Amino acid sequence: MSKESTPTDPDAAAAAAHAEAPSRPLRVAAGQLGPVNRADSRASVVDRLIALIDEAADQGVDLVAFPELALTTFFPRWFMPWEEAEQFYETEMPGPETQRLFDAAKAHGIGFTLGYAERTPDGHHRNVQIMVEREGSIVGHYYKVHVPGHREYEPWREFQHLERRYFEQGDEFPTWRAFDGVVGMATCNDRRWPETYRCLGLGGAELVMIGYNTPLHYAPDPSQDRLAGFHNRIVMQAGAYQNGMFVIGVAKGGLEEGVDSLAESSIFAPSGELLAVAETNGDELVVADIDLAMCANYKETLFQFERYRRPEVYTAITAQKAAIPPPPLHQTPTDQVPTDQKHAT
Ligand code: ING
Repeated sequence: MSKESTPTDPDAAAAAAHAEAPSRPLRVAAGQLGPVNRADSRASVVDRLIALIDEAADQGVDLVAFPELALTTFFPRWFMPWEEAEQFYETEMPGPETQRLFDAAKAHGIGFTLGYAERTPDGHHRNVQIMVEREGSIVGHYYKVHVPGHREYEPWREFQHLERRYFEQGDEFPTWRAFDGVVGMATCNDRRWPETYRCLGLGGAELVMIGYNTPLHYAPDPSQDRLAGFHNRIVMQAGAYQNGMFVIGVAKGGLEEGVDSLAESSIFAPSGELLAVAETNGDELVVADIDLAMCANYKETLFQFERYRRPEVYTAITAQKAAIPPPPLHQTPTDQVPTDQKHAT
């Protein structure tokens, strides 16, 4: 086929039309943090966040993504009475210690996302991320949907992962118009689940910011420990590609209170390609130039949802929680399997 011919295939036509769409360039960064220890003051952490904002300003960055629970140590590693745990939650945002961060970002015209633990006046405790626009307004809140770990003290673990004790779960994947595009957020464990990206993709997301704290040791199955970086990369790479979106994954990494956590903050393109990755496991700004208009290359061709998705075939995704395999081969289905667990035929 000659290059001059007008494409007749609707995919190619859509792609050609979008190739002419105005570019929406953005210089983005992952503002990776090294460890935050228990004794570290909020002020000392805010100093570090502002240092990353200042570096971002020097590099002409528009948007910095900060990690999950960025203002404190990853406190769910300890079982504590509530009176002791309350010190790790923010009751205001911005509050007395964090106002300086908002001021610094606004002064430079830099937007950011920030994860922290929130306690509301009516007593809700949540693992939240906020998004702040370049002029300083809060665009929205995201509450972690897939809250991992356990609720009670488990003595067999080297360290606890008590997120299900300390955080209620969020119930939606909102998207917003900001940064000249459509944007969303996800938090740590959310990034392992394809539903996260697809729900955000169905909200039109072109850029998703994901903060994480990922211990390198996974107590329920240590055979996964050596794969922490690999798993981190494949989930975000696949999510970006399958939904035609940019993904920024940002770690709080390194050895924090005796627990080593994955760094490898990364920025992925809608092609699935890795654009930039952290070189250290400490405080580091990882920068990439992106163009939100590039999402259309994927959203309007291979992954043109309107044209190709089959939601009527995907009913199991929302109708079921656990897997329902077919009955064992040696059993007679009608005799052995309770009616309500029969495999759909
Ligand atoms: N961390 C983990 C993550 O998905 C987790 C969840 C807990 C994984 C325990 C493995 C072991 O990377 C967070 N913060 O969700």
